[in-house]
Amino acid sequence: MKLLLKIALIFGLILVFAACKEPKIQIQYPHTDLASEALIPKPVKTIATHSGFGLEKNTMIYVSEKDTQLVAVGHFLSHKIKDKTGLVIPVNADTDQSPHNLIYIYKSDSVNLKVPESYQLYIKEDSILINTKNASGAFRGIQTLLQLVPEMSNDTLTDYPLWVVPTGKVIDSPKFEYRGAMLDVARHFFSVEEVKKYIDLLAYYKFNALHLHLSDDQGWRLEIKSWPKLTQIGAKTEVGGGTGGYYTQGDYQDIIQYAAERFVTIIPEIDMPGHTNAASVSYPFLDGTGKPIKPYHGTRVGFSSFDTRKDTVYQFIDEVVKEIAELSPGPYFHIGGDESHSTKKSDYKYFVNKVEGIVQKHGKIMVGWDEIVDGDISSEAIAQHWRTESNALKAAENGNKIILSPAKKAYLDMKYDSLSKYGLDWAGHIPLDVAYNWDPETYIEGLSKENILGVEAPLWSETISNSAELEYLAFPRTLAYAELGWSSSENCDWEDFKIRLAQQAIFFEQMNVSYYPSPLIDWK
Ligand code: TNX
Repeated sequence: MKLLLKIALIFGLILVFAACKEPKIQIQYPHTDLASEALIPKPVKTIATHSGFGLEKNTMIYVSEKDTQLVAVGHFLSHKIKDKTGLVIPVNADTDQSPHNLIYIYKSDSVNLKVPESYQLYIKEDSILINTKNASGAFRGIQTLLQLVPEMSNDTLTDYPLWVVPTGKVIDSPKFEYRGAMLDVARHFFSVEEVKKYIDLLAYYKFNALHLHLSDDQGWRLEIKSWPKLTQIGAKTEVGGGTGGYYTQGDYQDIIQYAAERFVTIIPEIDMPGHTNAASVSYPFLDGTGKPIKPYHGTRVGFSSFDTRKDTVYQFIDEVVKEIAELSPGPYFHIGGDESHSTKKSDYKYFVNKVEGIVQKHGKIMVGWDEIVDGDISSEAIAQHWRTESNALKAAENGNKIILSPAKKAYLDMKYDSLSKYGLDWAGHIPLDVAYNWDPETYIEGLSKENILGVEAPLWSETISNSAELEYLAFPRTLAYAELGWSSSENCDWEDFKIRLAQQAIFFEQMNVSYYPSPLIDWK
């Protein structure tokens, strides 16, 4: 009640203030329907009141508290509105101009907002209110609002253009705490600008994690100051014989910062003990196979391994993890751990156990592909399911949370069909309906919602090397995973999703996204 009074008081004051200044023009808004807007992911609840809010030249954004993160969200909204409409909307402007059509971001302590990232969006004719507990909720809320701003203004209601936002309420919160995408920058390198573009698109659909696969047999992609040859030598290769590339630590921090502004956490992965040819080419003492080590440009897996019984190898890992952990504000460090076919089982176990200790020593929680359950992992580690269901069940039994990335459903590098220009097909084809029609909560029998941290869609890059190729595989399928990760199972409906998806084409075109025009969608 106290809260309602506070809000009523603030709005009352604004109304009085507005009324004193100049009479408000009565606008006859067209009939709208908030409940049938093309929002992805679909919110928990949407209630339409069928009128409009006019976003226009006098609109202003106000943020309730001097919380710098929340104010930054206000500015982010203002920038995106400018990109879409050309309108310049001030944030917390100190002006005696009467505030028209206010957008108000309010930090609320309502118990209904206790799930992190949840928000409430109230759209009325003269104001929009976004209620949230913290800046991450505000950020998710403004994505919904941005999706509701039409591409075209209505120029007939007043003598200046109005972008009519449908009125009503949106009550929303995520299903899973972790909603990720993965990009393999090791098989082919992607520039900082390409990674940023992907992050920006993911954030629009409420993803909150980008896992970067930073090392593999074909390349090492992050500068490590204590081991300079990793990039002097190991970064110079990629699949197909190209010149590779790497991120300086400054580049990596730039990516992290860009992601953080979008409430996206970067999860760094150094894949080991297998997938380590590029590291061993740079520092041959790391190799445990005893075979000749040469730069690798092919796409085979499973032929490399660290020497798991050498102290110097763990010293190396310690220094690498330390540098990356210091740069990465997120809670996780991904150690890979997949397809270590050239590592003896007993050595693998020993290795994973030692490396988890190193990861913990540097203040991070270990994440690994599902094979890590063969090691003696602690219950805080996270297992990322990709292929073996029994590994996921074993992880759950051990108390580990699981990230679901089943290759048959969630691998963005699988072809859509036999005609796909890029991609692989070892896990099958994944047309858009297959990508969408599974329920993470029931996908693995015996794995319950409590065991699941969330969903991640990995994009391996053996067959792609630039943004256009990345986007062909990632769009529109990432939107399916966005919805499976955020929306309640009851709200996931293929026929309904198809209609909402068709309407994303305008956004894709505006953002210059080279999406795959799936024949299953009746594109607008
Ligand atoms: C399997 S998924 C791999 C990657 C490949 C991918 C290609 C996983 C943990 N390992 O090394 O790039 O298949 O789809």
